[in-house]
Amino acid sequence: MKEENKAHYNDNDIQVLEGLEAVRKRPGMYIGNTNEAGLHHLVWEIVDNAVDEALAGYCDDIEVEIGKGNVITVKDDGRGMPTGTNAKTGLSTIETIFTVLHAGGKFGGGGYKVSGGLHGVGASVVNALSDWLEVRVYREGKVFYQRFENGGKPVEPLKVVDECSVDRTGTTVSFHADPTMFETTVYNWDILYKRLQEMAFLNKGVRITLIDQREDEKKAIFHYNGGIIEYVQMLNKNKQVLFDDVVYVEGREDDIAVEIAMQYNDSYNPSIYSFANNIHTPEGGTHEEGVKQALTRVINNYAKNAKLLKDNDDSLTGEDVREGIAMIISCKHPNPQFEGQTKTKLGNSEVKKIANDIFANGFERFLMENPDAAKAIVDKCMTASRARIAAKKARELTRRKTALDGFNTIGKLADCTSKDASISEIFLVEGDSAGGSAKDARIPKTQAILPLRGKILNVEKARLDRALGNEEIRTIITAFGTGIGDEFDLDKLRYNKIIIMTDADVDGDHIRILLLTLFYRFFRPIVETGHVYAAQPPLYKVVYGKTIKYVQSDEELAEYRATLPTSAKPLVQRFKGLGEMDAIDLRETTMHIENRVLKRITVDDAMAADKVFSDLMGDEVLPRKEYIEQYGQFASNIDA
Ligand code: 0R9
Repeated sequence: MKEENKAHYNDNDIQVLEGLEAVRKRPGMYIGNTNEAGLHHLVWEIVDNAVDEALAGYCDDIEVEIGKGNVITVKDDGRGMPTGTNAKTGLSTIETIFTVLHAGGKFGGGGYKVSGGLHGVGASVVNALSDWLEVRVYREGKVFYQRFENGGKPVEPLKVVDECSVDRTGTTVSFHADPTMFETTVYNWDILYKRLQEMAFLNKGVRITLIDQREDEKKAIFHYNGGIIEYVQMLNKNKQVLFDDVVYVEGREDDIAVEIAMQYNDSYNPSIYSFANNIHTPEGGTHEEGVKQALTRVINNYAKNAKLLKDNDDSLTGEDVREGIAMIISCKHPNPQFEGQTKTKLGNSEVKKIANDIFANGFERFLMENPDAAKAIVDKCMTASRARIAAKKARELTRRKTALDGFNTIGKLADCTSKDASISEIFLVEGDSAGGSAKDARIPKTQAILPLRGKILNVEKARLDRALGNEEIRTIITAFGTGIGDEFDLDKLRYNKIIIMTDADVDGDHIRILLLTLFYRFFRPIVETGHVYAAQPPLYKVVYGKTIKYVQSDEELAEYRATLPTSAKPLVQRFKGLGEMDAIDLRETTMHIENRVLKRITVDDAMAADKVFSDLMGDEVLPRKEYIEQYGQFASNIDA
């Protein structure tokens, strides 16, 4: 920079000057990472901008298309981005939006940006990470167009390329992710489906269409005039509900909007999902704390006033009042602070009281106006309370028993000799025979083996007291050392890694899903802090001359074959299950730290597993029938 220019720059300009090059150098800083999740982040950024236009009240139709070659096109029918010149940059507003990293979200003036985490820098970040991007704006009877290439470099300035009807307004953005920046540039229909549906639930009235134009064409339309009420209805779709109406409360204070929808079902588990500015907050935060506190207080007060709870009865706890609840909490804040390990916890302290007040007022009124529903809720909470007290007794028994038995006699656990949790691992192995091979293959100092026989109890249909009656579950609890329920203590975890090792078949999937459901329900912090993994045993062993190669999939096998001479006749052994592997195979491929491939289980994975069961175990017959059709006779075990 020239000396005479220096004086003109202030802090804001320096932020504006940061080039797109910075994004390409450290993409992780802007989109988390460059794997599949990072790739999809590009779509969220563009969709967020369209959703903001919808929230401003000017757009009701958003279309997301996955085109051939994984080109993404996002269209909205809003006002169209402004086509004038930006005084500060001297460039068109559109070029500025797509090439300059802005510090704040108020760039275009008007209301605050609600959606997304990047606060207005989204479009330029997407451009920086694309090998090409095109924007078309329909406004004032004209079609404005600009194309960028090679990480956001404009090919030409913005220009008018066509005319259109004056009634037609909107913005269309197409881009292709730069393959040199991402591990993969292939979009996943399910990921887009889930998030766009969530967006449509969270922003009532907005119609979002998803179209896949790649191989077989697919299309989904998400349009919910009931917003999060319909979200709760979907959560309870396969369940018996305690009362028909979904409780819905909304309110606003100091520009902070809070919306809650909830309904009880006949399950024993809470399904509470909270969002801040349309971002899922699995770690919770002040919005969730406020609502949960209000829920407990309002139900206790109601139960006491209505003489359903006697003066000498214990109060209902948070756990009691959340049993079987399906609840969505959505907060929209002009300046959200995200905290926590994965930055998915809302930190703004003022939100707690606001959310608490808004929900308490609305819910109190609901109870007054719906005495039958109110009585059903209180009855359910009181049953939960009695079960909790019974579980506490059962737990005390378990504790006494293990104190007598000592660790080495718990079930069939072959424990590791080290007492240092940071280097210890436990393998949860499907079946006694694989358990035997694993015991031979392990490093006894750091690797513990727990063979699991039979089916783990499905905790979807069981309260804690019944779960504690299941021997396999008791063994797992005792081995982990953390305790369970309100006694859970992560610091007492005896292993750094908990590795689920099951066959790569339907039964193996089932056991893995059951374990994940168990962890999700009763040991969630273990999943949240990244202690749970799935082992990835190979599918084939290929012996060619003196080389032995283990491969994980049919595709990998084909790839390996392609590297061999055409005349080669390698010996290919397919492992039908872990039980077919001997200790050496198992050590070499699945257990030895140097060679093995572990998949870390995320809260989302566990949540998805949990959903499989809540859909399956509900009272509706259809999902179970579909599952049985898909998975055959094995599924008869799911009623465990
Ligand atoms: C297909 C994805 N859609 C968008 O990216 C999109 C951005 C956008 C927009 C406006 C309208 N539609 C849009 N779609 C807009 C905003 C404002 C005024 N007129 C139109 C305003 O905020 O005042 N813009 C988002 C940012 C900007 N426009 C701006 F900064 F260029 F003004």
